[in-house]
Amino acid sequence: MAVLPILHHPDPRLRKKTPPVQQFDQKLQRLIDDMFETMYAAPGVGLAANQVGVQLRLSVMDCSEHHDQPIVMINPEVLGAEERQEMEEGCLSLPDIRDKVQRYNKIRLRALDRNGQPYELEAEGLMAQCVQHEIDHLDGKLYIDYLSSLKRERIKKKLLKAAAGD
Ligand code: GNR
Ligand code: NI
Repeated sequence: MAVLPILHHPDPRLRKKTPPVQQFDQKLQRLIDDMFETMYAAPGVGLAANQVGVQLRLSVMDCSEHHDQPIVMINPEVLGAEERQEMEEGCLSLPDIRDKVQRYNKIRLRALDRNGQPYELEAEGLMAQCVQHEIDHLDGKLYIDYLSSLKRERIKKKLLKAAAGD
């Protein structure tokens, strides 16, 4: 297993819509294990494949307190959403930045697990928020897209300055 480098905004690879996973092979299993290790090490509650430079419609998540509820979300589709509300959000690709965005408090989802088996999931609260955040990543979107262009510009400048200092 390995901790993979996480791409930061404004990397153009975060802006591509990812293509569906079609091969459930050994290479995919290895990638999923590395993504969990990277997410737990960060630490974060979710990680999309394009955040580690892999263009595939795949995210991992674990919103549990004790890091014992790993979820693999492959080729996810939203079946329904309820209770739009403002929630505070962060992202591993936008280090040291947090802001409030509108999300649904409840979400129903269909996805494939790491073996390609379909499942359905009903999520609420942080986990529902995380599902929406991850699907946005897989569509090439970031939560800052919901903020004003002024805020977005300030954030981009801050991150470019931080990257230049690395
Ligand atoms: O670790 C994370 N925390 C978080 C908090 C509120 C809403 C979404 C998230 S996901 C984020 C990890 C990440 O960047 N996943 O793509
Ligand atoms: Ni994120």
